[in-house]
Amino acid sequence: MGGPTREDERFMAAALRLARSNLGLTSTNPSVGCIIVKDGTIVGRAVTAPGGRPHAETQALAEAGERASRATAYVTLEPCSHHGKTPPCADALIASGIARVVVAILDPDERVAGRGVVMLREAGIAVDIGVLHDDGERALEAYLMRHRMKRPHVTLKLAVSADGMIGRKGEGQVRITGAISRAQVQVLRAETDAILVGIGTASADNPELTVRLPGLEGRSPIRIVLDRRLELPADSKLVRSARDIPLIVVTGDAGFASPYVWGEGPRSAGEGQSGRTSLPLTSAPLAGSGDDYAGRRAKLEAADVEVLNADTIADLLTALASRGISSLLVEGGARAARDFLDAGLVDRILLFTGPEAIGEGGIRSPFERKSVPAGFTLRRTARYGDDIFEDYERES
Ligand code: AOF
Ligand code: ZN
Repeated sequence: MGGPTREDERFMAAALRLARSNLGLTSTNPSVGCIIVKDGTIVGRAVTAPGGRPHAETQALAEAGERASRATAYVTLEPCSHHGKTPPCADALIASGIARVVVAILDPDERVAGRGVVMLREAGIAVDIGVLHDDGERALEAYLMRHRMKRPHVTLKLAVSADGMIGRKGEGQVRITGAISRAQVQVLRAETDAILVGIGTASADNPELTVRLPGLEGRSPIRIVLDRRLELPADSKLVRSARDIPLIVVTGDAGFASPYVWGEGPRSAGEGQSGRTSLPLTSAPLAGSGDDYAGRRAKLEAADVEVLNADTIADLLTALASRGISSLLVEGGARAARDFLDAGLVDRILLFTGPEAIGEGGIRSPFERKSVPAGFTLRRTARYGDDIFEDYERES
């Protein structure tokens, strides 16, 4: 019998597309796609359910029923071999009478790690591994990053004007990109586990950081604000919605003298956290240095905001990974973007460049199309209306 065929690739591509539909909904589990094919016809298809269970295979097998016998299963991730909240998918596949299983990626979870494949083969099932391997790595990049590096996969999103600005000093949200780009950002938010902004952006823009695109409502990720001194106003949209959509505010009690802590690096004259002048960042008391801070902390916690301590970006990412967050979208402003870039903890950059200049009073972006940081390669480019979209990936 020959190895994988073009038809195998076609069905695996379909399973990968299916997996994408629940991205951002299944944490701490990856979103896995499974397609069951009998005599060239799809008889079962499923994706990991929101919340992570049931797994894809058991649902696809349930749909296929008797037709699973002697069929082929295409699964984007190696079927599990462990008894978690549900029995192993490998056992379910064996019991169904499946003849062959095609897998894109082996599961790095130490409870599985090849054992799923061994179980299937010992039961006499043919297993092909690595079909559309590279596409599988991409589809599961956040999950793989959390397992391999013990941190989430980090995407930095920037919307930059034609003259390299991300906003205007003293103003709230300034429209830089058009409707298509903004809709794309909503999709990105829906597909990610958590979104992060700095306190400058949170104060100046008063954003909600939710998903409002029709059809994607209810898919808002966890929101995170870098806010060392706990200055996020209690009446901000973020805090007011914290009972419905989780909000984490990141503070730090130590390490103020260190150049490696976030939010403390050199700042150009007249710039706030995201470039605004009006913020009392430098005059505010330091974290832990008085009642004021304790009072603000109590107020946030009373509003169901989680206050998390992390002195460095690396510490923050470790804490997020340990609670199962696999993907993080950094949405601004300039200071937060720089903190992540300086820490070397950006995996992907999505750059939206609008057609108009901001001119006088603009807040300069940490970089623009002509000056993307070294170490990133352009993977894809598109036009969204009058905007140019570029997708850069960190060179490994
Ligand atoms: C599969 N199919 O659709 C997914 C899998 O907490 P549990 O019991 O749900 O186990 C979580 C682990 O299951 C996760 O770390 C990964 O190894 C695997 N995910 N496996 O066979 C699926 N989502
Ligand atoms: Zn499973």
